[in-house]
Amino acid sequence: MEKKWWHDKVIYQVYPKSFNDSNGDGIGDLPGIIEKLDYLAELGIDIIWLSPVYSSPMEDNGYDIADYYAIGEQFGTMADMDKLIAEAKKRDIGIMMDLVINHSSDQHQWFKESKKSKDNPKRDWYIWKDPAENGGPPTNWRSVFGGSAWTFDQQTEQYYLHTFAEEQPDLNWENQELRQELYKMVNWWLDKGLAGFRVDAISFIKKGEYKNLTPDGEDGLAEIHSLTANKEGILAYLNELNQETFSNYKIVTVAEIYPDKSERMKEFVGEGGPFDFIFDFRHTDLVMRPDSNWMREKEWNLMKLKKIFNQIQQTYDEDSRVALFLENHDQPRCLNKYLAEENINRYSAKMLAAVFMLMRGVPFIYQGQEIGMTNVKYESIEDYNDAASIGKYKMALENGHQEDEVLKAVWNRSRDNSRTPMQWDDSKNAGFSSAEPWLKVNSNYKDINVKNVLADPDSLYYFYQDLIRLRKESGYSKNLIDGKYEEILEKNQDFMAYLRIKDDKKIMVIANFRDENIELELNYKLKKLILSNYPDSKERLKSDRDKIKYNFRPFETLVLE
Ligand code: ISL
Ligand code: CA
Repeated sequence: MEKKWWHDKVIYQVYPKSFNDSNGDGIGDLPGIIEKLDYLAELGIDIIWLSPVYSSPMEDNGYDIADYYAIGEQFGTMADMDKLIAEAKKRDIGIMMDLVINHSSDQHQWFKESKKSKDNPKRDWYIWKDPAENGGPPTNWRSVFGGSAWTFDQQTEQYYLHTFAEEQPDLNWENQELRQELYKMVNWWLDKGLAGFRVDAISFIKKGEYKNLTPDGEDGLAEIHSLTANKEGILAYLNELNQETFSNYKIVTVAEIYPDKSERMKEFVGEGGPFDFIFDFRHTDLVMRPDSNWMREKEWNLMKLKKIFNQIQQTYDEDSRVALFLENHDQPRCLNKYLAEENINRYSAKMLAAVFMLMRGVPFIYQGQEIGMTNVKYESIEDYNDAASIGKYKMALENGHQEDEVLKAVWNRSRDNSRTPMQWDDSKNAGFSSAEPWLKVNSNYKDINVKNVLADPDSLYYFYQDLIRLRKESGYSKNLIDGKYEEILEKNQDFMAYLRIKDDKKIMVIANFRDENIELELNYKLKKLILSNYPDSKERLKSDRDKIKYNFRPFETLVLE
């Protein structure tokens, strides 16, 4: 694959509602992001992915758009948006917006029209179906957030489909007029000079046959994920989208595509594919998949994780790239997800950072990840805001689970874990806002905050900074950006390790995932220690002619040439 301008970029995800509140209403906003651009520039990132800031009733925090051409008033104005693009540009940072076009808000003008009557010109812009013979929903599909994916409309006596919340009706991509209207909107935004788009839930735009499936859960419904993702014919729409919009600009697009077989995943990216690259969720789904068995903790281990990472790396090896990520606004914090609570510390946090940032692909850092923010445990469901947590909570109670058991599942899985306000300092409300924030701050903000990490030269923040520099501005860039990925020590139960190979230079990333000292002998000749998460690895690391023998400490991670 020819080299693309975005191959060496690092992307930082901002969840605007929780990033920084500039006007004291408890909600993060665009001027608040502008205030923090220098902080982000200092970290070394190139592109900011902004979760949605369009006009929205915020049933799903902006993923329910009421007007694609307007900024939500809680976030600011279109002038603020233009200013953000310009100010970021001054710092060599591009803005990537979120493109949510599988569905709109039920408050969008289009849906209001569509709802009016069966013969309204916009009726066909959404998916309306007659009730089943028994008067119930047309199919037994479960929405991603729990409950039926169909909602009945009294007035016209039909059901409409919503893959997500009932306030998020799915758009009907079969309708050409609708598609053209979407492309017009996409181009309107691209003309503003965006760096690109992150494309939301796009796997779902092509629906398969509308038929009942074998129930897979206690509620008698069947999970919509596997039923409607990546259906035959989806590529025609995606290629059209690409032709009419993306391909005419120098931008980068990254899409949310749902786990499927490796061979299929590749159809979406690379030369001729509709997107530049995608999020492949196989490693996050290994630990927790948003499916019917929401209450059940997943049994995973390092061997499985290694295998999946390796599969993902293999899938996109030759002529494509993949998004490298451990967190986003839908996932619990990576420290809680991949580590036992008692093992969360600066060594293990740095280990996770090195292991994912140095694989082959385009790394994403989610806000707060760089300072080691962790999950939150609110005492009551009342404190939660996430539509998915609340939906699944209700579903679990209805299915007879005990309240404390369900709350525990919410602690582990809630999307609010990553949505708590960004912890800037140890002042009231963690420096996020002068007012009570829309979602409670994590009580650990006095220890874990930006002010602290900036004052500590050995902090996680500076380690991320080192990793970014290593990728971009070191003698190892070629290896880390273009080099081949090769897993090593596949059978080892304690270590995750891989090589990044370019020409005759080899870089090894090797991480001890255990909370204990483990000695290891490696049949490689050591040239240099490039990076470590312990201050004194260099003095302890000696190599014989063709062997490296080393006593790794808990979570010790080495990057070696
Ligand atoms: O987070 C999930 C379940 O709790 C995922 O299944 C998630 O819903 C899926 O990845 C799609 O996510 C995207 O679209 C949703 C929105 O709620 C998410 O925030 C967004 O990332 C609907 O727009
Ligand atoms: Ca605000």
